[in-house]
Amino acid sequence: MIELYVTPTCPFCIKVLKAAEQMGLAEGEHYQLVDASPGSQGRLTVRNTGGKEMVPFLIDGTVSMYESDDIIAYLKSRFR
Ligand SMILES: N[C@@H](CCC(=O)N[C@@H](CS)C(=O)NCC(=O)O)C(=O)O
Repeated sequence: MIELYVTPTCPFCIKVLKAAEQMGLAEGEHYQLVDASPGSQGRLTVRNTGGKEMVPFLIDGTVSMYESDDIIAYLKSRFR
């Protein structure tokens, strides 16, 4: 399942989550949310996979990306 790494207060994360909601996507069904707050295991995964500590971050199998606009475009293409 798609993993979406976020922190609770990040406005770019909130933007992605709102877009996902508008697309009718549901956590647990279409994607899994992973907390990437500083010091968390999710944060380590983001850094180890993408090379930097920035959220939102998406992992879908071998695909991974930063950038909220890219993530929203990816979700749209994935669930069109
Ligand atoms: N252009 C990026 C900006 C993402 C961004 O600035 N995220 C902040 C949190 S809101 C971040 O991860 N900063 C680095 C950090 O928290 O260590 C996007 O649209 O996703």
